[in-house]
Amino acid sequence: MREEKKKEEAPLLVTKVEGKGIPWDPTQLRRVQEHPCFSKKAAHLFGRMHLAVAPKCNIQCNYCLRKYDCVNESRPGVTSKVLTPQEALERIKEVFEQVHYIKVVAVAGPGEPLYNEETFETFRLVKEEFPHIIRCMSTNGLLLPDRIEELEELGLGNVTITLNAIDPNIGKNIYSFVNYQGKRYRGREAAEILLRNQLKGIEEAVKRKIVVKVNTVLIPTVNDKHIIDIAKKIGEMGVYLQNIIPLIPQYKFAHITPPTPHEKKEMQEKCSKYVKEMTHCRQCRADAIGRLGRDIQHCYL
Ligand code: CLF
Ligand code: SF4
Repeated sequence: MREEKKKEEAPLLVTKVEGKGIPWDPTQLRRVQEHPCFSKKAAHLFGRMHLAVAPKCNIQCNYCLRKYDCVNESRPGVTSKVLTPQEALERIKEVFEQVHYIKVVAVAGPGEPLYNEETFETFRLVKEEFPHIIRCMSTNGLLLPDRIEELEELGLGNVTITLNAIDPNIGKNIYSFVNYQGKRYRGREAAEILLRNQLKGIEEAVKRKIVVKVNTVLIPTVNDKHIIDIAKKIGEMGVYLQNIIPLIPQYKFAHITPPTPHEKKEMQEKCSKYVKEMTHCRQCRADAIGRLGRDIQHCYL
C-alpha cells in the first residue's frame, strides 16, 4: 500500500512494500504523470503507441481465442498485423514526425511479449533511437523473472502483469496449459508455475522501480469471489494500479455470463481500499496509436 496525498492524481512519494518504504524518484513520477494508462489526467494530454511485434504465446487462457490479439490487454476479436522490429522503428519515426503527444511506446501483443525475442530487439532499437520515450509492456508474467534484468537494461519503465488468481486451485480453472522451459504443464502444476513466476516477476519489477500495473479479468463463478484477495496481495507488494477487466465470454468460457458494468464498478470500489483502481481503460488493439479512445493507427496502415 502506498502513502497517498488527498488528490486522486497527486504524486505518490513512497511505495510501501511489506511495511518498508521505498522512496519514488523523479523518473518514476514522470512514468506515471506522462503515461495515459497510469494517470487519468495524462490520458487527456498524452498518447501511447503499441508495436505489434510479438505474435506467439506460451500459455493458454481459457477465455482466449488465439487467432486474435491477446485479450489480457487488448480488445477481443481484433487481429493486428505483425511488424518486424525494424518495421516497428520505421513506424515510430513516421508517427513521431507527425504527432507530438505520444509519450509511451509499448509491446502488448498480439501474443505474449516476453515469448518473442522481437520484443527485446524492438526495445533495443527504441532505446537507441528515442532514449527518453517511456517503454511499456503487458505480459502474462511467466517469463518475467527470467528476463527482468534484460528489461531493466532496456529501460522498461512500466509493466502490466495479468494476474487472475493468487490461489492455484482457482488458477487451474483459468489456464489450460503453460509451456515453460521446453515442457507443457497442465492443471494445478501449470497454475502453480505461472503464479510463482508472476509474483516473483512483480516483486523484481517493483524492486527495480519499474511502475507496475496488474490486470485482472473478472470471471463470474470462477474468480469473482477472489478478486479482493488479489487486490490485497498486490497492494502489499507495491503494485501501483489494478485494472479489472470484465470477461468477454469466448473459447472455454463462452458459456459464462460476463459481469455487468455495475458489478465491475462495485468490484473496483471494494478493491480500491487496497490498491488504486484504473477506471479509464479502453482495451486497446495490439497496434493502437494515439490517445486512449482517440486512436489514429488507421492513418498508418
Ligand atoms: Fe499499452 Fe497497456 Fe502500456 Fe497502456 S494500454 S501496454 S499500459 S501503453 Fe492502457 Fe490500453 Fe487499457 Fe492497456 S488503455 S488496454 S491499460
Ligand atoms: Fe491469449 Fe494473452 Fe492468454 Fe496468451 S496470455 S492465451 S495471448 S490472453
